[in-house]
Amino acid sequence: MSKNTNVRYLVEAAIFAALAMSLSFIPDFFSWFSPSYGAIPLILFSLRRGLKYGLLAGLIWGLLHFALGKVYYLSLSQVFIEYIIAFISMGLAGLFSNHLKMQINSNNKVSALTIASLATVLAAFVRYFWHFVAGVIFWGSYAPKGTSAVWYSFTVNGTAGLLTAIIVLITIIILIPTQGRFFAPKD
Ligand code: 218
Repeated sequence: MSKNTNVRYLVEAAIFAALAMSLSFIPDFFSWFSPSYGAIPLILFSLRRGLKYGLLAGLIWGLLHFALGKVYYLSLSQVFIEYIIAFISMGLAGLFSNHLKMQINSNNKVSALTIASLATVLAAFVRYFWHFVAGVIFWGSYAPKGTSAVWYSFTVNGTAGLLTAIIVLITIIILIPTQGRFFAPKD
């Protein structure tokens, strides 16, 4: 890869992380149960440029929460798990980038959709697994009376993770058949 190409991918990572962050400002009426709209650009980008750049974009998205004062702070380890580890995890969608490109280039739309869906489910699952862990350890005191920390965290983060996966799945169902070049760019 030429130096220019690397720089271009880095700029793309920054742009998509910024897009993800701007979507994090959509008001969440159902608080912690809400989907993470920023997962849409983040996963699309990870599928386009692969694991390394996807993880980087996830890291930038997480760090932008600090720059813009959007961090919910309970403790240092909680913030590290939820704003560094969890957000980086979304870039795991990039693991499937090469397989996806192959299927798009040979015009196998069903295989392409299957792979992108797997990538989406993995990325959402791993990210919300970390929020679940943090929820059990750090957010248990917010559980309604009579609800255990584990069950509370599971319902909250399970719902948010599922909704997040669903909105990204809807997006890829629309984009893979119509905008294949975005996922398998010529450069
Ligand atoms: C039970 C519970 N409540 C709240 C949180 C915190 N949390 C959940 C999901 C996503 C994020 C990152 C910002 O969008 C945070 C901080 C939790 N983990 N568990």
